[in-house]
Amino acid sequence: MSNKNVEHADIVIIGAGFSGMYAIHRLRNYKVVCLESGAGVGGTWYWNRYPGARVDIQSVEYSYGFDEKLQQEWHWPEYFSAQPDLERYANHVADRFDLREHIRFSNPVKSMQFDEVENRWHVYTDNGDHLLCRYVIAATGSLTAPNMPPWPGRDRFKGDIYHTARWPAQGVDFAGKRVGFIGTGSTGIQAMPIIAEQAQELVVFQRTPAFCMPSGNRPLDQAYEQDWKANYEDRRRQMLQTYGASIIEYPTATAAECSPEQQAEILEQAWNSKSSFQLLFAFRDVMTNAAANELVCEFVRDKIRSIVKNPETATSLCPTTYPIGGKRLCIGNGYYDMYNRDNVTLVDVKESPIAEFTESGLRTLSADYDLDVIITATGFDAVTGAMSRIDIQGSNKSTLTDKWAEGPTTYLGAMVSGFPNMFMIHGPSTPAAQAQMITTGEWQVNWTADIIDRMEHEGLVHIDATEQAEQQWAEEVDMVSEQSLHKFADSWYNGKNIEGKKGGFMIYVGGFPRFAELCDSAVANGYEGFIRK
Ligand code: N01
Repeated sequence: MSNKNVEHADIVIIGAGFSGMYAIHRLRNYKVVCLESGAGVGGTWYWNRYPGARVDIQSVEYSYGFDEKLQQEWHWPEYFSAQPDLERYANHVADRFDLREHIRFSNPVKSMQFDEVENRWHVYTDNGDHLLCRYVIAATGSLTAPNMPPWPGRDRFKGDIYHTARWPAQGVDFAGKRVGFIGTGSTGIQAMPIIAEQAQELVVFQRTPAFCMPSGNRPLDQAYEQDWKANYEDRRRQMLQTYGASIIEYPTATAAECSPEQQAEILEQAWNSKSSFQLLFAFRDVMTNAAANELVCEFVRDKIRSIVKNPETATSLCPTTYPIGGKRLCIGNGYYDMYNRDNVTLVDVKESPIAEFTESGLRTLSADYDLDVIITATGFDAVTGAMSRIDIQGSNKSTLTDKWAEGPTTYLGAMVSGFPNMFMIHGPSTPAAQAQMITTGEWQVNWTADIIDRMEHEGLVHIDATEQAEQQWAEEVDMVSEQSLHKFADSWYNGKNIEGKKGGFMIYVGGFPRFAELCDSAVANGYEGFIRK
């Protein structure tokens, strides 16, 4: 390996999404280089610009808290911001804090090798950059690598094919078009009602029906905004003390402790609460007790049957094979009503899967569909996908691909034993999307930066996690997921959305406070589980 064009840096940050951007800011007293595959900042909110893309956590929470002036001055027009506003915010932050000078856009990381003698990472990019740095922080996101099922015939199709996570910036004109839409997760549910209004015809290919709760989006009330701004410091602290780093009403009663009348009233209130996920917190045991969960499932099925006029379509839209919340609850606007339109049809591809693209559309095992445009909202190779696409070689030439062959292992979701000086933000076995990701990302960046600062202060050059600590963390992750009903759904949380993907539950569902406490106590207890030298 030639050293001719090697550039030196202290820290390489991978990804200029919200966590990567904050990491640049927090660590700017070092020589920091951020490598980003997109042409702009914002990560998820740069790539996912499909019609209807919108966050499902209120924006006064889903925003940075590190700078008081920023949170006082920024105004969110809506309660749950749409993608253009989130991207505008990301750009504003990048300009306001002079982050761009550290970011190399359209420059994906291709491979990384750890030099055990120098205790440094060699980082190589697709553009030919070669950086030598002491630390790598992978802020690569949980939902970064789009999943495209390998249906044959893609080149044969005469129309256009889009993936929602690679949506063209100039948009797509659906007027007069027959549109086929594959995927009924959070993305599909947001995009389809808008596309149905524009297209001549919308054919929805559904493999598994989703539970969807109405979005409470509305213009942000001025008094409400002022109240948040007057109390930001306290609210940010409170957020970190809740399960999902978000202030919602957390119930004290289990379903069984409520009478049938109370249950019905609580569920109706949760449905109309205009607060995402309130249904999952209707009772204290929705995610831990199958009977309580089924009560909520049946409530939503009743809603579907009351909204969708065609009884056969309504039945197909009712999820029956997994607990509500087992897959992430979808938040939508007019999704079920959309099926009452004359130009929308639902095709069940569970029994008769999609087989291939044809010249004129799609073929399932039982029928052909003529289409002008095909949209795939088929999700992501989540949590591990972005890291797995980089060829990463740690100590003793071990590769991350081999290490994670049976599923990802980490210590505190932050480090992988055998891959020294490499930290991850929102890595496997962190709360990730089970908690509000901007605030918890900021927290993880601060935790990581404190570790790096301490290393520098003490003149240390090498930090790794022990295999034993990794094993213990896996036991903790398994223990909390065993207590929840998440395991009964095939989803991106456990990799079962991708055929052949191995590994267990990849998200920490013990709640953010417990996660943070375990991370903090590891450091406080003399860097328990780490090797530092
Ligand atoms: O992806 P998904 P997503 N044949 O994996 C189907 C976040 N997010 O992009 O359920 C036919 O949920 C698949 O079917 P099945 C949020 O965390 C947030 O929608 O696997 N269908 C499913 O219906 C979310 O959880 C927001 O049987 C196939 C769909 O494609 C995460 O992103 C908005 C198929 C994929 O659903 C991912 O959501 C959007 C096949 N071969 C996203 N393969 C908000 O903030 C896959 N499917 C609101």
